[in-house]
Amino acid sequence: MQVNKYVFQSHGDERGQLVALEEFRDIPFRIKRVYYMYDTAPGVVRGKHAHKSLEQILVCIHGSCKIKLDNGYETKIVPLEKPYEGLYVANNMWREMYDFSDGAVLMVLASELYNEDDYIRDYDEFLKLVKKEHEN
Ligand code: T46
Repeated sequence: MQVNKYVFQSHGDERGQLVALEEFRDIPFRIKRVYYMYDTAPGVVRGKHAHKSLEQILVCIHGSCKIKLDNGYETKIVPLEKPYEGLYVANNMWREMYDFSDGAVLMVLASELYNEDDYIRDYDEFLKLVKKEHEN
């Protein structure tokens, strides 16, 4: 499985660092939604679902966390530890976010508005869907 990790340009000077993210330039889709999670309780695992069509870029803008990606055939664990790194997560990809450091903030740029119908929350249903798409 190929992992698409982006390294964004960070504009640094004596004042510090600044990262700017523009749709279709730094981010490969139109950004329709931004959300972020913080105050994550120790030991917690978030996600545990896939999306039918949503594409996203995950950026841990403070602290660190790990992302487990599962395409139904292979899994990869990707650490996010830098505020200038973004992980692309395609549709039809099971994801879990865990190992959040104290004070971690995980920001997500999303290609679509929030839509509960786009979620696949049952792992067996996810496996069936990806196997079916693989056959076609
Ligand atoms: C994903 C991973 C990386 C909203 O009202 N609007 C939103 O845009 C989102 C994302 C969530 N919510 C509500 C729905 C739930 O009541 O916020 C609550 C927590 O959402 P959820 O349990 O889906 O959060 P995570 O961390 O498990 O998953 C989220 C995204 O939902 C998901 O699309 O890929 O982050």
